[in-house]
Amino acid sequence: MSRFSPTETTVVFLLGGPGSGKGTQSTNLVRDYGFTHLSAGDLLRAEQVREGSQYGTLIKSYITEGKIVPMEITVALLSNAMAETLEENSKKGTAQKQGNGAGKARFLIDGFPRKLDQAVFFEETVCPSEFTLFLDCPEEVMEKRLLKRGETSGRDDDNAESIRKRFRTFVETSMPVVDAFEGQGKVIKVEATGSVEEVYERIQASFEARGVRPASF
Ligand code: UP5
Ligand code: MG
Repeated sequence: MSRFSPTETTVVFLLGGPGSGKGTQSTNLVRDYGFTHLSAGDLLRAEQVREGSQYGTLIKSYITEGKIVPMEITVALLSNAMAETLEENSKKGTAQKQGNGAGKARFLIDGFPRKLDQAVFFEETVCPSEFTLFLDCPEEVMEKRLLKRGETSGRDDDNAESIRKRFRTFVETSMPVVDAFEGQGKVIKVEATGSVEEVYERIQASFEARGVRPASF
């Protein structure tokens, strides 16, 4: 049994290579579709610097090496963040206002699952996903974006060597997740080149084609 029921909670996974624009497009999707955005990478980076965390050093070394942090850590962070949001919603009585489904909370889970066993484990124990939005972007484009961001981001992994490792992990380990969901007919694939606005227009068009409606606030 999963912790959250898909009849009350909608989970959409947002996947794509490093620098494909997951975080950037999440901002648009939160604004227009009433999603609560949970970035697995952001949660891990916050845990890395949280005072008293026993995982700080481990997370830092995995992220710098572009490797995937053991899923127990990531799944616990995501699952707890979902529980917190649902609790806040029920306190505020806002759950009904989110999303288009009656009373459903909508989560956009960015950058997770990155490995097949994570996908299976999350769907079994936390919540089955409705679909996956996949941002498809060539490495040259992503590399350019990340090196530019690296000038100011301060992220441990925005350097040429870490970027190369992240790309390899994405191709070898994370693409099989997208392929598996694709096999289940649960992937919306969007070309992620061009401007932020162009990409978002493609996302909106493909959502509409699939019957995913904006939130009515
Ligand atoms: N930008 C975005 N869109 C643009 C566009 N259309 N045109 C021009 N510029 C555009 O964008 C990246 C940069 O490009 C930004 O400067 C943006 O302005 C610009 P962003 O939206 O940040 O892209 P995103 O896909 O979110 O890139 P990010 O670097 O966050 O992707 P990663 O998948 O590498 O990072 P994440 O934070 O998800 O994971 C980091 C690490 O954490 C992983 O490598 C791994 O070590 C670990 N991790 C796990 O172990 N498990 C998990 O489940 C998740 C993460
Ligand atoms: Mg991101």
